[in-house]
Amino acid sequence: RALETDLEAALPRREFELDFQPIMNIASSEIVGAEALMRWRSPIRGLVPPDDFIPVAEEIGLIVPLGEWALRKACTVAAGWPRGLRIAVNVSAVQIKSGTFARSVISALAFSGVPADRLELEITETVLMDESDTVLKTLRQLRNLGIRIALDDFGTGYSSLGYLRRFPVDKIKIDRSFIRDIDNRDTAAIVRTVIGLGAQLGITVTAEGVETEAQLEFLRKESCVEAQGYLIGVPSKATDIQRLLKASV
Ligand code: G
Ligand code: G
Ligand code: G
Ligand code: MN
Ligand code: NA
Repeated sequence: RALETDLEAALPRREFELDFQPIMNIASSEIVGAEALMRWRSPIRGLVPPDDFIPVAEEIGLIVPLGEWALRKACTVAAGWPRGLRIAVNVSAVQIKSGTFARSVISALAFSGVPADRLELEITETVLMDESDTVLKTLRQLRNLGIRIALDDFGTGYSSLGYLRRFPVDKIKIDRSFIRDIDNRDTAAIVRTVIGLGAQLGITVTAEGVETEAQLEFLRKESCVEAQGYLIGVPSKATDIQRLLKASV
């Protein structure tokens, strides 16, 4: 059977789930929020990771209703978190280009009661490669509401410094491949430079894939603002993350 067929049926069958991975402020060691990560629990295929189904969901247009569900679900869960904690949601280029995106974000906030400044949208450079002004207009509109925009997987693909000039970005997430190789002198220099770039531009820098104390120590020494990764916490069910967040305030 084709993946597309099963994927189409999965939304009405409620086979999608969200896990949440905590994000820590390095200087204070406090949890400041969490990223929602989608999973597909297929009765036929088992637990399917997003890298295997998001591209297909984009191709068949399912990403629009699926993304709306994820936004609404993530905000509903985050509504129960203690004050100030942020929820980060990954957004695909297809969603932003759909024309209904801003409306669905506003609707998810209203539905859940989460204030706009507690929502962060993670986009990749494929969103920014779009030359039309739909994307720029949409990002500006969302940002004017107080929503934060994070540039995900920074340093991979075609992420260009030009995007930081042309687009309103509040946060850079350094891709985990850099953190994994931080023992390498050249990689360390790149990470150090991106942290400095963020500081100069007033953009928060988050290091992804932090797995060891040594990596966290390096980032702390370089004044990186936030860390995310298995050392801080693995992606977990809403109830488990709720407990962690409540314990951390
Ligand atoms: O029970 P829950 O809070 O997850 O449901 C939120 C709403 O989202 C429900 O109305 C449900 O029908 C709808 N929904 C649509 N697709 C899915 C899915 O894949 N998983 C879940 N849990 N709910 C879904
Ligand atoms: O959860 P990790 O386990 O495997 O996620 C892999 C990638 O899938 C993430 O880096 C993220 O970019 C993407 N992803 C996860 N959840 C979502 C989602 O809800 N929407 C979109 N568009 N991408 C997601
Ligand atoms: O691309 P996106 O960055 O949004 O994704 C987060 C992805 O990275 C998820 O697939 C998540 O499961 C994974 N991840 C989170 N923390 C770690 C980590 O410390 N090490 C590794 N190898 N993967 C991680
Ligand atoms: Mn992400
Ligand atoms: Na990433």
